[in-house]
Amino acid sequence: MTAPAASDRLDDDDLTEMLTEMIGARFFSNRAFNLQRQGRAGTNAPIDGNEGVVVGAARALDPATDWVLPQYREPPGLLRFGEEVLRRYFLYIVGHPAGSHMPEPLRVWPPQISLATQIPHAVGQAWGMHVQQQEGVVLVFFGDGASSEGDFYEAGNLAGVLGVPVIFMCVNNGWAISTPVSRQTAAGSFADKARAFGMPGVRVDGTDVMAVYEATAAARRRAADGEGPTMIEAVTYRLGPHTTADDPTRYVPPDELEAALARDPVVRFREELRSRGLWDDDREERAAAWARDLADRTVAEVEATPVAPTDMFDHVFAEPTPALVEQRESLVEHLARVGRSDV
Ligand SMILES: Cc1ncc(C[n+]2csc(CCOP(=O)(O)OP(=O)(O)O)c2C)c(N)n1
Ligand SMILES: [Mg+2]
Repeated sequence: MTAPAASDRLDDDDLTEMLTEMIGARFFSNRAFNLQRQGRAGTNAPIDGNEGVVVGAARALDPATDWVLPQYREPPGLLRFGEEVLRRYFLYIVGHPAGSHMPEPLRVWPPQISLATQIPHAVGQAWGMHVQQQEGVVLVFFGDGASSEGDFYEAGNLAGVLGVPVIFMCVNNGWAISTPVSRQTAAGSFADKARAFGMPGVRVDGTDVMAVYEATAAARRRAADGEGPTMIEAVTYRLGPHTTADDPTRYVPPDELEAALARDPVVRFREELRSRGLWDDDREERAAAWARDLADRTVAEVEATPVAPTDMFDHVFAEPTPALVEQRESLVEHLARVGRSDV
């Protein structure tokens, strides 16, 4: 079928771009956290610890043909799919309804808070692409916690039976809020669960961006060649709080966190590229300046985006349902009665 989107060998530019994306991801996520503290954004979930998984997986995909369904923690790491991802993410966290919109040609779905519900969506989309003989594959991110939901088992089973081009990316970051993986499953690993779905299950070190890239590139090749789905478990560790509303010092064992910080995926990759002579202080400064500039511009644009009461109806379906059309009309009439003309 289709040729793989990414060659199996990453060149030097790929590597430096990946580190730049990882540094950016942490910066954007940190900016989102600070905006919440300033009352300028809603609850959000820091990416710290997941950068290698998200950036490594995204690098193996083709933004022109492939689709990504994130959970809620990944969007700041998906810059490979374009700056629009970041703009949509900030719209989402400030509570603008346009944050749930996917303008063409953006192939990244909005963040999903309702655990695991994005997994059947991914399988449905991959099935549709398969039936319509469209190029491309679908990658869905979900956490160790999300894997306990019924939706995960239903979607995994269906994907295995149908043999559709989907990649299940289970991000095992050690925690589901305060529930440790030891209380999440009695299985030997999350990758083991793939066996019951009749698909390969692969476990990779999620703190190693290149290992994640390689596993995803192999899964993509399989999917694009019509060989069906793969499940990848990327093992990492949540380095920060669950969300802006969490205090992890109440339950994360300090020694465990310390060990995880020693394997920080951003630090590891920076050291790797420095040792290969591909990274230095000058590049670091440029990456930081780029991230700050992009965050500043994005936040300024998002905060200047007007919001009208009717926006909440306009980003739900491509074609609104009759019930939504009726509710929208009734709101417009009501607003006109009370003298609001901004709709
Ligand atoms: C259906 C559903 N049940 C419960 C919750 C509450 N909840 C929000 S995040 C979360 C933990 C999810 O953990 P995991 O899937 O491992 O993702 P992580 O936050 O670690 O990235 C829970 C239980 C939810 N959002 N949706
Ligand atoms: Mg988790």
